[in-house]
Amino acid sequence: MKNVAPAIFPPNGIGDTTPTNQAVLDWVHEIGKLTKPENIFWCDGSERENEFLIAESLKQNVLIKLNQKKVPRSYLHRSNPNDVARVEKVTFICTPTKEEAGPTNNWSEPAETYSKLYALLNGAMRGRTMFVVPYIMGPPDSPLAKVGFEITDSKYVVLSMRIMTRMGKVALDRLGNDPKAEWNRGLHSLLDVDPDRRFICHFPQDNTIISVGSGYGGNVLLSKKCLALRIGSYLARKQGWMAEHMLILGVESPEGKKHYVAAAFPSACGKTNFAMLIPPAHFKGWKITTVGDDIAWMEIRDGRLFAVNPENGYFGVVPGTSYKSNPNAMKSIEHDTLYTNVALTDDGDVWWEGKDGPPPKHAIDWRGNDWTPDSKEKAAHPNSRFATPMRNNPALDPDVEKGEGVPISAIIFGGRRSDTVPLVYEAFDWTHGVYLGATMASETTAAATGAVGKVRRDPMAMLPFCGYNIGDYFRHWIDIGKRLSNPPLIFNVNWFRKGADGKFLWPGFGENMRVLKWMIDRCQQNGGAVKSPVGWLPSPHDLDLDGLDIDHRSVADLLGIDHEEWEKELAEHKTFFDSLGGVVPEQLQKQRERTVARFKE
Ligand code: GTP
Ligand code: SPV
Ligand code: MN
Repeated sequence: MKNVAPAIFPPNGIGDTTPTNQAVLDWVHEIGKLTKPENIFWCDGSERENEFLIAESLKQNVLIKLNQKKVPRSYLHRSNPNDVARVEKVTFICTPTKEEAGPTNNWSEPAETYSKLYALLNGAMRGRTMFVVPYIMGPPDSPLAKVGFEITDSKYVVLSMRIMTRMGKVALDRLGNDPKAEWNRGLHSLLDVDPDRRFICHFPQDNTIISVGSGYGGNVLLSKKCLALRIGSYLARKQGWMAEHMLILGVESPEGKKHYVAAAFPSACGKTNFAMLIPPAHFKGWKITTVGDDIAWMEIRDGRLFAVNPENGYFGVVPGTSYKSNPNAMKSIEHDTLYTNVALTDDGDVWWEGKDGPPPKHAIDWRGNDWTPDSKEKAAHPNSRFATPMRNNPALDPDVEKGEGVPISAIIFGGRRSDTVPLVYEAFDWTHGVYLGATMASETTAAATGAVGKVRRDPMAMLPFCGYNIGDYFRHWIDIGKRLSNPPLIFNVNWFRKGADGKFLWPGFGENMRVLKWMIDRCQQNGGAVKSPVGWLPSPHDLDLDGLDIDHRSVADLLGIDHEEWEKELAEHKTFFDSLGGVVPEQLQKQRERTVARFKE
């Protein structure tokens, strides 16, 4: 096999912090025997270790050093051009029965899958270093926190995991010596980065993940989509909590009243941007703080939902990020950032489509080729990403480390829809809200391989991430509602509706504060709304649009419910439910029928 990751040889004192937990040692020994690495590198998360790994990565061209005056302690990584996004068609849930994985997941039988993967992994790390990465998801003192270990032969994965998770000694300490303690086993090998030998497999019953053949993002940072969402959602249902593809943000009024909201938008549909929102000038004194930008773990306490962000960093979409659209993200990525698949300028800076200022006259594109503004290709890949510690975010919420989490006042669903779906509306109650989540749809994006711009149903933005049967997932949502004496209100938003001219009707980004403000008003029972067949809608004067340059016509279009479009939409809900083959709970079928009936009233 081609050696895409030659071994490195650390000096004494680096890479030799062996864990004391016997179960971990046994597992690493077993995987070592299988993959036959040159050596084993035990990560402790220290600064010295990080510096060594960066130096070795530079030598092997895994990283490119950027201009340290312009972007201090920041580096560029280029992934294989065949490997630039999550690949849903080779992502599997390996439960004993197909039914447990359900109609929306690829399923494969666990024993057969282990055999197939072990055959691929046999000797796969010859001449390579096997890294053992201990990490914690969640604030260490949270009852929801989980320990994971990722074995990998990729230095890029180790460097990214250090940013994205609480990595190293902190996790070893938290795990302790109990050989029966619960922890997640993650095994990753690049193999030879061949799309035909690329599989991302989850074994929920074994708390195990095996990923081979990729070196990119959600396929290989096993803490993120694999553990925090797919295995996480499986555990959450079993244990009575929720693992969701949601940002968490705090909203503080000028009077100092604070609410938290959680929002599920599909991949590349605006979570990071919403989580870092800066209110427009008109909202003087209002403050938004970020708890998380991608994943929420939530549990019930005192009849309320409380959320923690299991992650420690942001793996965010780069293109479109600018001081105009998202100043907090720009400040976060000015230093200590690992960039993937952006363009490199002649002075060693990074560049991408949508960055402030004019494009460079010449750059090296994400593939490593010469690029000029006349080039037909994009300079940065549409799914190019930054990995940056959440500590870099100037708007980081002060309670982000609070183990008990933050109380959630509202849950927001949203997708990328050019038509049909209004800017914002509110569910009549929890079960109706679950229906809104279950039927949400969005135009596909570059975050996963495949067609872009195709409308697909993506329930709760969890279609690619729910680790079990989607019908049981819907039921779990309904059951959670029954246990909440003080449930969050549920809303649906759409920043992406277009006018007849094909342009976005809504300015988005910071201006989304206007919509958020209405939702907070509703939570405080002081926001006006009109009843529509799909839910409570703001009338134009219920939204604070002062100081916004938008015409009445656009506002009417944004808030409009077109009966013909909705007739089609509701038929598509039925088609979707039917396609799931009878797993959809009766309550949600009823919600659909009631919505149809309300249109006839
Ligand atoms: P994942 O990390 O893939 O889960 O994505 P995400 O949901 O965090 O999406 P992100 O905030 O990174 O935004 C994705 C793309 O949508 C970027 O190119 C943004 O510039 C763009 N975007 C975000 N918010 C808005 C908005 O309010 N309006 C418009 N028009 N575009 C937006
Ligand atoms: C997503 O696709 O939803 C992401 C990026 O957040 S990745 O980590 O690649 O899954
Ligand atoms: Mn995501």
